[in-house]
Amino acid sequence: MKIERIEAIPYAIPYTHPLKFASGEVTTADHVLLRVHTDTGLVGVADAPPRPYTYGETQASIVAIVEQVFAPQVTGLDVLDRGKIHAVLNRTIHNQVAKGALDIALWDLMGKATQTPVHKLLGGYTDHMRVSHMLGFRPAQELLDEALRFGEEYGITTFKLKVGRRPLGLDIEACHVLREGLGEDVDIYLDANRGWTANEALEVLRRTEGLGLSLLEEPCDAKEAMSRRRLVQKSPIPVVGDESVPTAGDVSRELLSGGCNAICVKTARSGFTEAQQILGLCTGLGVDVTMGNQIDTQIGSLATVTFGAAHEATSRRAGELSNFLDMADDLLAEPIRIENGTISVRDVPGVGAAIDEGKLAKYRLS
Ligand code: MUC
Ligand code: MG
Repeated sequence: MKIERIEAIPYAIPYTHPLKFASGEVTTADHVLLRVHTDTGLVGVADAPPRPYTYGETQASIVAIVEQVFAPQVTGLDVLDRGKIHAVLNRTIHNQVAKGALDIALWDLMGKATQTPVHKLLGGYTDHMRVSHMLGFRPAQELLDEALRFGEEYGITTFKLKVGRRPLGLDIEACHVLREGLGEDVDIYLDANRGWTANEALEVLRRTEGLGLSLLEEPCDAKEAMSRRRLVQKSPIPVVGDESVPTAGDVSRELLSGGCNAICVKTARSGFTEAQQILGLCTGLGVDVTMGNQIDTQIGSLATVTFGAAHEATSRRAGELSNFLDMADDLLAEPIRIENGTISVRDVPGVGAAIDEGKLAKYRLS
């Protein structure tokens, strides 16, 4: 099964409810749909969400690197020769989201070719994941209203609160209001997207003591190596690396240097292949993992649940799977459903992201 051609289709779908966080804001899903066509007629599908403030990739750069660099290098290669394909892709540094989407499209093809769901090929641990919902910057009472609504409508009991604002009191107040309004059985954790210094993060931890927050993600820039290590040593809760650890090499650097002691796995930037390497590293070292969200569409969320449900360690905690609910529309032919706070994998060959061609025609930019 040889790669014949690769389409990189830019599209834009507005958000009804923009997500704001310390490193940026998303008002439109200006993503790239990748389709890998083979000589057997099978097509592998994946979504690439550009996050310039996180990785430096843009919609235009993803289209360009795929069309001008990756497609010419891998056209003609056998989809099953993934080691060869990755060796070729890895000659180009960075471009994690473009590489991640290509990898997911290759797994989709392997599933379709073998008539097997990809969650089974990856590990088949379980068939669903609990859902964690991400709450962006808003006044404290609005955050509580939103969390209560998601609890009631979808059965979600885990929330990641975006923090990293100054003055620190804004986020500290939000933590107190959420805990008081949601009760102690709801899991609340924080993600500062590098908005604070390590010492500011320590102050926030002091002023939220007793609230039972479960994790603190990317509190400060990883370049603050010494202060960040001090924060990790003093923190009563795990400090999660996210944008500081897009590759397995970054994960080992941050864990060995003490810059974090838990890891956020994101299929959007690691694909399934490197996400498995990262997971193996974390499992071997006894480090907790979370399944993160790159502010994904339903296509991306399906990839996350496919990977997360496939392994025991990634299905322990709720995965961040619900932010597509804030989009005006999506490209998936069969929408994802959240029931009793969970999302199920699809028992169809591949990842199961069949595209609604009418919607693609409506939202594509070229
Ligand atoms: C997250 O976990 O940080 C925000 C920026 C990004 O790259 O991903 C999101 C969510
Ligand atoms: Mg994060």
